[in-house]
Amino acid sequence: MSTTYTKPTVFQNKLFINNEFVDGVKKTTIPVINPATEEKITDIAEATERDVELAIDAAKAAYPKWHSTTLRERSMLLYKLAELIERDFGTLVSLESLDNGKPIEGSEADIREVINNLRYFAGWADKVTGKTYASQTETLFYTRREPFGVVGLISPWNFPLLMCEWKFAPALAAGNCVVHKPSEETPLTILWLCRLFKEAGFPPGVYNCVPGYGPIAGETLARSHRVSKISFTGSTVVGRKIMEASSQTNLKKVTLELGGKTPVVVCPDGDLDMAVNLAWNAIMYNMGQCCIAGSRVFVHESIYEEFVKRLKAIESKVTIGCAFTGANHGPQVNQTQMNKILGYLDHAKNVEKLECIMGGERWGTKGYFIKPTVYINVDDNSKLAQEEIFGPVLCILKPWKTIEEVIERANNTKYGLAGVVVTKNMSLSDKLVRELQAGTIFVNTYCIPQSFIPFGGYKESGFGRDNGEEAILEYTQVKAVYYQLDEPRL
Ligand code: TXE
Repeated sequence: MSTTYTKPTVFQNKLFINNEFVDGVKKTTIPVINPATEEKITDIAEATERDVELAIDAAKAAYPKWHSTTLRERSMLLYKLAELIERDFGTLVSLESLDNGKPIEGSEADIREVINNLRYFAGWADKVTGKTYASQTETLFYTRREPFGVVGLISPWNFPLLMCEWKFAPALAAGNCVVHKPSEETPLTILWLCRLFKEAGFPPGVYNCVPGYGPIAGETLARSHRVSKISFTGSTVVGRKIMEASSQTNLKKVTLELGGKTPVVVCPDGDLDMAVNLAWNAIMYNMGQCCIAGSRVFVHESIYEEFVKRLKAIESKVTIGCAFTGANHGPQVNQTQMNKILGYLDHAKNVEKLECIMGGERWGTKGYFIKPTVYINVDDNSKLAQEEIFGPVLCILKPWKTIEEVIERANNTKYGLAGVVVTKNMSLSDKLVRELQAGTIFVNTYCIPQSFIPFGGYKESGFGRDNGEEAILEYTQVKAVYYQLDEPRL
């Protein structure tokens, strides 16, 4: 930890509509809980149906002006926002760790990435282009990429500010106005950011934030006929509801980034220490609450025993506790998530009787902590190897013998968000890269997805992409133009 962080005591806790901080129409509130202590941090205003409608009104009214803002101005506003986030870096890091529970290093990495990603998309504002087409007649054919108007964003709690920013930055850069429903579990950093939107000089209504419960505020947004596009990151169950809402209303365009069950394939020639550390980080980072968490590890039979031995040795480096004590392993985000994970641990112990080499239980009695947990010799069809646990729970599956076998086994999942490969053999890695069914493949590395690389899923992990040029395309629609010119005459 480079800087000393203290628990913040000042919070922004109202809805943000039309550049004003307001209570919800019903004046109800949502408690925000510190997952490390189970104590209430504060209450925030709850957005219900009417508040979401008011936010949509504001976004609709702001759209004509925002759409005609010069591209340079749009870009400069996003750069300015990044500068203000940099100024408030310490506050945002502290808020994120307090609200979500993640270790300070994790929050620092998140907020740094928010700044980088925002600058990346600020640079895109004046680079959205169409195409012109060859023509032998006096007709000019070209396409324009136009914004949708009002877009709805629904984001989760695992990387609270980063997942918000991944969505609002390309949406705004492309010229849309935004109504954003962040997770009700972790609203504090995004509500702080609302102040910065205003301070940066964004016109009223361009960005609106309505934290509320999913089935109320989220559904209202997803069902609105006045929202033309929705981007969602969260569970596969809710992803299906978003699709349903779209199909039953105005067929709004949908981007879904859902769950995962990332396989980590360790080949016999790979650097073993690197493989072990990589496999550990891939599951334990953010306490396993990553959609790309490497929850299934496939190790070749020739190195299996040694791999398990070295992985077990990492356990001694884990310090569990509250972020503000410098711990490197924090709590799960809330009681529901903790109980969900404990349910899997119970199933592993009492039903499947899996071989547990570390953890397997809650840590302490206060706070939603789960010990890093590793099972070995797990069957591919085990419940724990098939379902998204979203916790610090690793399944090392039964050893593999042939490359064809491991490819088939790694693909034996309904998800397809990411895959990880450890080998020095280029022909082998190339084969695995081609054969693994996933939207991102990491070879000899595992890291936070980069701003300029498209990120999204195959199979039931969703569709559409965050990041990269692809994200800009997600927030624009194509208009084809047939333009008949007069005969050229002098
Ligand atoms: O997710 P939800 P939950 C997975 C992970 C986790 C599980 C459940 O496996 O254990 O999902 O987590 C909003 N209409 N991921 O229950 O409910 C909700 O308010 C519209 C993977 O917290 O999907 C929040 O803003 N919106 C994941 C957002 O959806 C609704 C990240 C996500 O919450 C809604 C989080 C509705 N009917 C969980 N119901 C990832 N892919 O990274 C809820 N929401």
